[in-house]
Amino acid sequence: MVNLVKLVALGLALSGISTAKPKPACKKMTTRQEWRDMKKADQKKYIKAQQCVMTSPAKLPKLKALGAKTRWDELVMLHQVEALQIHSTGTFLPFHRYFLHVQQFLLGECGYKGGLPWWNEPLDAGNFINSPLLDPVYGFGGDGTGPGLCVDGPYANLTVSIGPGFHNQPRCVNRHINDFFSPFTNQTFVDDALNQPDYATAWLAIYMGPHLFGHIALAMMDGNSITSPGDPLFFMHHGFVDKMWWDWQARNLPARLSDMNGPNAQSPEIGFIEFNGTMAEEAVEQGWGSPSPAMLAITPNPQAGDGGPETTLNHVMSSLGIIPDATVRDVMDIQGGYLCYQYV
Ligand SMILES: *[C@@H]1O[C@H](CO)[C@@H](O)[C@H](O)[C@H]1NC(C)=O
Ligand SMILES: *[C@@H]1O[C@H](CO)[C@@H](O)[C@H](O)[C@H]1NC(C)=O
Ligand SMILES: *[C@@H]1O[C@H](CO)[C@@H](O)[C@H](O)[C@H]1NC(C)=O
Ligand SMILES: [Cu+2]
Repeated sequence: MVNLVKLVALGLALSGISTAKPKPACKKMTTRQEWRDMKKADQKKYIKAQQCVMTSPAKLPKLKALGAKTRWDELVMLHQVEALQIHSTGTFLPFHRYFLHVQQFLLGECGYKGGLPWWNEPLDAGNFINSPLLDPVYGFGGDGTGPGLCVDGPYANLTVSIGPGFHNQPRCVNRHINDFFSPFTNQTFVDDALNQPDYATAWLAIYMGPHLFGHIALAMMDGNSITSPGDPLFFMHHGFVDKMWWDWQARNLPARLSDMNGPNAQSPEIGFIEFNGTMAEEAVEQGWGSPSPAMLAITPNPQAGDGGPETTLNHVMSSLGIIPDATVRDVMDIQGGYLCYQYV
């Protein structure tokens, strides 16, 4: 007689649906689905919530004083103010995991209760231009057009006031798709990252591999490293980045729930490792300018919790008051209680 229970379990396993129960600390698990696996109605809900954050007035006086007009601007400004401690550093992956959590909180203010979607970029590598994610109705709008490379679709006509770089100039949501670089987000490069033996090499392979090339291929918000989260598509790309880290961690739990290292701030001599030159040279070459004294005044100490230049589990991550601070330890496990989600 056929064992139905086993058959069902096998079916679920083959279809990739997890039957794992959340850990006790993780009570309300959300599911992060790939964009094209979502129901159209759920895609609409997510888009509507992002539009809502993008048009809700800013709340935090110190961020308003620096030019944030909307809640979305506050999110982008967080990434701007901390740019030199969250890129080219060991904190890159934990901070961006926390950053997605901050976005989830802001979407929640706009009534969104679902999981954050993500983009399986290898499915579109070499052909981003035809990705269903760029649909003008059930997606994020397509390649930018006109002098400002403004997007069509649900984010057309919306204004972001933070960036580019350390300047704050109101702009449309803009991007420029480049399928010469998008192949470098394919499965070969994802596998190369996932095959790394430890965090020290894994974060670099993710950062300099599919993460970097996805950014180059999308050139979101003037292709600017410091304020690219102005484009809602950023969060789909970074869902993919976060999933790569989790997939790598999941290959050797629990060892990789505590594997953490790397610098916690850029060295002025090296700057962004993906560019050539010192931090000061890059600021000029890329047209970023530099943080104003007012920005520096609210920039957290990148060594908070670490007590030195190396990223540890005690490292404190700040959202400048949007949500409470968290430590790297808090975000190591996506089902550890502070976070509670799964990727499917
Ligand atoms: C953006 O503005 C144009 C011109 O006013 C209008 O035709 C279009 O429907 C608007 N798009 C959205 C998504 O609001
Ligand atoms: C990924 O892209 C590289 C460079 O274009 C290519 O050599 C490789 O075969 C591609 N891998 C897959 C799985 O398509
Ligand atoms: C990096 O900068 C140096 C000095 O300006 C220059 O000689 C070199 O060609 C640059 N390398 C790249 C890859 O751009
Ligand atoms: Cu970033």
